[in-house]
Amino acid sequence: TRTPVNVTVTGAAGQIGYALLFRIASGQLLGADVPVRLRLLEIPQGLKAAEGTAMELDDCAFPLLRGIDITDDPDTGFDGANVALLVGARPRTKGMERGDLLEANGGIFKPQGKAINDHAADDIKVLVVGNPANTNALIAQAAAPDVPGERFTAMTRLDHNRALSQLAARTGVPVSEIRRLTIWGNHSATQYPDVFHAEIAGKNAAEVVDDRTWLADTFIPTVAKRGAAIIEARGASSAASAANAAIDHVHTWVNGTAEGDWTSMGIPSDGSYGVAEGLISSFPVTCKDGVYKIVQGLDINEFSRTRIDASVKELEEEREAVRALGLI
Ligand code: NAX
Repeated sequence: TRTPVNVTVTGAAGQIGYALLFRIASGQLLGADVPVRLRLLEIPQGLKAAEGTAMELDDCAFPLLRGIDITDDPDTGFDGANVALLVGARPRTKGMERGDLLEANGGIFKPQGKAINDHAADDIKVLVVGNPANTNALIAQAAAPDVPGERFTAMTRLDHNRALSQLAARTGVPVSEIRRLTIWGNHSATQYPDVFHAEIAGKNAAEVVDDRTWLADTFIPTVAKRGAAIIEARGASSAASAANAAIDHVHTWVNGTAEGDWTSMGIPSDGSYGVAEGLISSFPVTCKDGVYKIVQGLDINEFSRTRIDASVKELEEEREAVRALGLI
């Protein structure tokens, strides 16, 4: 029998947490043969609701679930963690400037990064979901100098999945027939969903679509602004789809990408494709044996170049801002 994998989830009492925890406990994060132990990290006001969720998890009698700990102390929450899903964050409220937002999140992700540094298991893998996800990941990474930098990642898989679905709807081809799509840059309105290397049923996606106006004026903004459209329709932000993307991200990272396909992950740049080194930016990646690799050698056309550069510029500005605040 395998030793249980310790999975820490922050913001466990929130709406993404509620959609996420049951799927982790049922084996969908790591595999149907991998027992898990859950650590729920919340702020004091969230502890009671987290206990309620833990009661429901108990009531599912998941065969793979080997225990649940609930805490408001990051050192305890990340103790021995193999996988950390950093979901809890400070949302932007009315009248809040970007600097205030970054500072408030620095107050969360800096101590969490330090706790990961000091207490997590050697093989720790971190996914940041809480927004601004890329820059929050950068803050946590900077606070964890003893953890290999590449273990800190940010979620753009929801954007990736949204782009797959939009492309499927436009072309009438099932998502299972679409491969090699890429989200570049920041998980924000500047992100760039790239179909120029994607394949739809084996044919080049840009050629199948054959409509740059649709790409520029419909596809890209629909994907980039989907979060706002969900809030408008549902009266609450994306939760189940965000949880699903977090499951996909970690599952792919641990279990690998399919032969001939790739996925999108926010990862520390090594300078590939002109993205400034160290920025946590979304790239096309393949995964194997728990390690991801940037897909190299893609030809970036002018249409893509401008859009990738614009999103990377935004990431550089965010990095400058958190640097000025002393958060990295
Ligand atoms: P909720 O407000 O429902 O839940 C957040 C939870 O985090 C709350 O229970 C709160 O008590 C807890 N929390 C706050 N500070 C904490 C801390 N320091 N330690 C531990 N827990 C803490 O938000 P929810 O809808 O679950 O969204 C969570 C985050 O995901 C938000 O930042 C949101 O912007 C972000 N998202 C990111 C997406 C992505 O694609 N990267 C998409 C979905 C989502 O919008």
